[in-house]
Amino acid sequence: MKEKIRIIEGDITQQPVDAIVNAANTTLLGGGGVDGAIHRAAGPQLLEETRQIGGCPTGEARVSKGYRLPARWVIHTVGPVWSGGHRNEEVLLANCYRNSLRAAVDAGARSIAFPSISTGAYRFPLERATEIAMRETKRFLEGDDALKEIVFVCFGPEALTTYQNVFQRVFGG
Ligand code: AR6
Repeated sequence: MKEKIRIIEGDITQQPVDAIVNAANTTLLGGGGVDGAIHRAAGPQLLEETRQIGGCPTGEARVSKGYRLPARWVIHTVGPVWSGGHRNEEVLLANCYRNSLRAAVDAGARSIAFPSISTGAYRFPLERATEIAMRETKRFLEGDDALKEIVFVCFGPEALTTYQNVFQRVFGG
């Protein structure tokens, strides 16, 4: 199963996968960080569609087309804002990964790329977030064989090292 996982450093908007995941906010109307990059790369039709969708609660996921992106679909999920760990942040972040994987498979995707949800503007500690990402992905793959490739796109060398270390721990590298 671990052969399905790839960890790379790069820009998620450039990934040639069926679906990329967006770390959005509850409005789905765009923002900074990876959300801004995805909207810029996809073009204005993406915002038209997410406006129609009409928002997304924290921990859930919504699917749109990818427009000018190489990816056919964008899975918009809303991570929790970190506020010390006492507001159910870990459960909500796990929900993001599980619901995004489910939504991608239901749309028909066989490959998916994730950014590090909640670890930028929302300040979720990187290592804890990475553990949740890996654990939920492993659990999902144990129960569903549809996905053939899961790419974790790290934005910078610190994230890359963290992802590689946590991968060894969770998947037994
Ligand atoms: N490709 C891959 N990863 C990226 C890219 C990129 N092009 N750009 C940034 N990252 P953030 P959040 C990484 O802040 O914490 C937005 O304004 C970045 O280094 O994008 O979930 C939304 O609208 C970090 O590791 O998302 C929300 O309001 C990770 O992506 C809010 O930010 C996530 O950082 C969501 O905050």
